[in-house]
Amino acid sequence: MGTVHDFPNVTASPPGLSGWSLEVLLDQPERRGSGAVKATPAFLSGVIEGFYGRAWTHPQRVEMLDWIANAGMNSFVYGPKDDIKIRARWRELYNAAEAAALRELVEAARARKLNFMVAIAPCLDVVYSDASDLEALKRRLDQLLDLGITHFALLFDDIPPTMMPSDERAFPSFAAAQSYFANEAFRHVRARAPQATVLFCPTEYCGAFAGHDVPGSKYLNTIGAELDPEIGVFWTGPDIVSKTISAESLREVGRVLRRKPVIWENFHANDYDIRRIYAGPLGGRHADILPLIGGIITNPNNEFEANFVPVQSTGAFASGSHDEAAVFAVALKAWQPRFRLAFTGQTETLTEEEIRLLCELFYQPFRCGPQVEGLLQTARRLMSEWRPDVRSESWQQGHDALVGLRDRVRELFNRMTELENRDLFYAFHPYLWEAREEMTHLVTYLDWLAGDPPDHAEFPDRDRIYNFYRLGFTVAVQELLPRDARGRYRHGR
Ligand code: GDL
Repeated sequence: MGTVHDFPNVTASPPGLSGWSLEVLLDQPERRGSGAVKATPAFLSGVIEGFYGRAWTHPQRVEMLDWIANAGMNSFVYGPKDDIKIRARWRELYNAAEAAALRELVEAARARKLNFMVAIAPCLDVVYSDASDLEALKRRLDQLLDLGITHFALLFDDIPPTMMPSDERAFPSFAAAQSYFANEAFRHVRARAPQATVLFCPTEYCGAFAGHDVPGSKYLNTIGAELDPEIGVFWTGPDIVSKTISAESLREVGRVLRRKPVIWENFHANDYDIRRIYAGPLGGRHADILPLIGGIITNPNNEFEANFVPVQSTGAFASGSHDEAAVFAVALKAWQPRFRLAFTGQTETLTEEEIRLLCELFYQPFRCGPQVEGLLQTARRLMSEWRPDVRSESWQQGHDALVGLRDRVRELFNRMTELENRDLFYAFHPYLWEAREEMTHLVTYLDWLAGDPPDHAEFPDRDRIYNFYRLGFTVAVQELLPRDARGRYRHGR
């Protein structure tokens, strides 16, 4: 096997980097989308179907294109981890039926003036220095080009940073090997389609994976230096799911990557936790980051129907509006027609207040919606003492407010079961079921406290069957490591 010198692009310094100062360009909002920074194409905004688990259906993808267009965004990236030809069998061409479905999506995207991008993730078993693997990648790209696809994402996420022995001999580093491979792919597609673009997802795609030291990351510095400057680079922020993404952190990663990163937004992704779903607006990001990024592409909930507000609000953010409450209110109204009840001859939908409650219960990864957070705060206050003064006006008001929330959650649950759009119902059903059970449990406890039980009384009484007590293997394992409220293990203490 040859050395690195067999691969022309591995050590070549990126063309076009001299003559402009990243610092200057990164700080000028008006340059966004102007093409001033050659390293990033026009500002990208949209959705990536990029999660683990069951992929969306073809009709859902077509509908997503409408949502993206209506939200004022410009791109859809087809990249479900569930499509085995994206990852495990990346060398295999799509069969006739798969190719026909992709062609339909290409046309549907074109009709809506959207970029349609397809992902390939050769990362699990590629041998970067093996010419036949590069040929396999080019065959895949050729097939997609033949289908009219000119935008590609090469993903190297979620893999160990190790190489085959032959690659170790051929390349100075993992990052150099990946850059070589991606540059070759880029050159290939550009030769066939001058408008072709490539986005690259690095293996270190967030601050945490760079050991929270982005400037010190050899991997990211090499990607910055070796990857063709016209290839966009995905970045999820300081973490995989980032609570906030600061302008400063983006300036830093922009300097290292020598281009503005494209945010792969995992804020609404829920594939990592089967108990959660996020129907609230994008939060924790300020519009001051827009001039520092090449785009924002959100990878939302597995449950397609839950993504309406997330997609709308990501679109609003991408176009500069970050008033979370205002964006939320507009998105709720736009979503309401999907909540039509199934009763014959009716046009009634759930009310805006009901849909707001649904979103507030399942809001964002780091908090519930404002109303629900307020009620949780009330509940904490009611529970702060073992023997509260249950006759005080303030305790009774709080108790009433929580009874009110329980009733609204129950009513919401019942009304959701009558939705005409069954997928919308299924999207929330397990989560809403759990919320209703837990709320019922809490209020039963508060009712018990309000009755001023004798000191020796116990709650709950033994004869009740509690559905909300979780059982099974996972719970048994969790019980082996009991945690306190701050998540610290208390084994043996
Ligand atoms: C990841 C995966 C993504 C997954 C997400 C949330 C990236 C770049 N890759 O690590 O497929 O959906 O986290 O679990 O985010």
